[in-house]
Amino acid sequence: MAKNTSNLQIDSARLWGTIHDTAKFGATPKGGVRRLTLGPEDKQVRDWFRTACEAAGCEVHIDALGSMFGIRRGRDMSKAPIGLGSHLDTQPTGGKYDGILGTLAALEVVRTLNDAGIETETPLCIVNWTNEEGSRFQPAMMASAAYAGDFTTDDILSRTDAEGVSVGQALDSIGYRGAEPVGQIKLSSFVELHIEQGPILEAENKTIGVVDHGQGIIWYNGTMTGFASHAGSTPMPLRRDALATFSEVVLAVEKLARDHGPNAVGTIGEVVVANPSRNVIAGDLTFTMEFRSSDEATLAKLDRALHPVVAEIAARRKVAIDLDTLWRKEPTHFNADVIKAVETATNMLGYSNRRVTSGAGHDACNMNGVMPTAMIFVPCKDGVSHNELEDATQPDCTAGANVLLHTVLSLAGVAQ
Ligand code: HGY
Ligand code: MN
Ligand code: MN
Repeated sequence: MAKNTSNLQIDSARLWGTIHDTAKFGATPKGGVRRLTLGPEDKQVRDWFRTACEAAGCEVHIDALGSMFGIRRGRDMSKAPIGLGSHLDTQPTGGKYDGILGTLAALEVVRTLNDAGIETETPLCIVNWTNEEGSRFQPAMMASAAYAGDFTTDDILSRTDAEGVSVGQALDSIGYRGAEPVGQIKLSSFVELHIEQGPILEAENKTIGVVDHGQGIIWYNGTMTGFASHAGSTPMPLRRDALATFSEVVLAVEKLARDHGPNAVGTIGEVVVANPSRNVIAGDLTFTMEFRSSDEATLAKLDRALHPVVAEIAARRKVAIDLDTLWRKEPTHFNADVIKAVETATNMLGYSNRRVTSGAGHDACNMNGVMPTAMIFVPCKDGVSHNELEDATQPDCTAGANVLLHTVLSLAGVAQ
């Protein structure tokens, strides 16, 4: 007799427990998590995750960029598994839920199916993607981008962090440079649960976001070359001040985003002054910059408008400014069938919901390029993320994991 799974629910206390237990790996005094990719804290949580996957009966595979794939057997092993998961790395001042909820909820789905003695028709594969955050190594969503064919493995292995450590060296330092080629584990579709990292669901008192689109992103690396000189004896008209020039560019980026809004954001997140000194006019500096929009045309307009604005500032201030486009990801339009599966599961479970566009980038955005993919959002407190204050509730995390469970069951089918 066909197993009736409609009343199946995940174990809320167990999921909540794993979220808070694993938050100790990289816990910060302010209640956040600092788990930079491929560092010692990432190794701790990876070791924990591998042990937990194996204890749940999954066969764990690790690819050449350290992404972790826990395969749960299905009745028909000739079918490519349904993928579910996210990432366990965090920002330097990250929170307990960004990426972590989706990865641990995927494990909870497997644990729940084990407890219920349910075998799916199609196998499942829970995934922890290496370096989703893009903070230590660029770009963001790095390993899933390589899986999707946007970068070669060798290119990514050679990328270095601010200390000059390569991805390859970092993988070796924590023992996670896997033997399997990137892309070897074939998946048939992918579903990712994530906190919204924005204010909409909470403001509208909705439990679930059915994510149908994701913003496009352009990342730039910038360098400025002015002329270092004495802060006291250099007259103002003779200065080629890189920091003052940088400040004009910061405000120009903000103005471009506002002028192209409301569907546009622009951010300068990092600046490093070479040989800083309080009584030296800054000569050289490097900085990062990004634009995002869910509209292809707006993203293209932002990029086109940027260069002449920067060139005018550079010429007027006699400071050379070089902008290198590091990474460009066009806006994501998720797969209609998987979106429908998420929406159907959500309505079957009776959760309030609405369609949303993701402001943040996610591994699912890369996976959508190579297989049917969609996402599930749950609210986070005040929409705050990439901040140690990041917070979510147990009921919302439970609801998201239940939607993930039933979405995956609808895609994988239940063995008779
Ligand atoms: O940048 C992003 O949107 C993601 O958090 N890495
Ligand atoms: Mn994330
Ligand atoms: Mn993030």
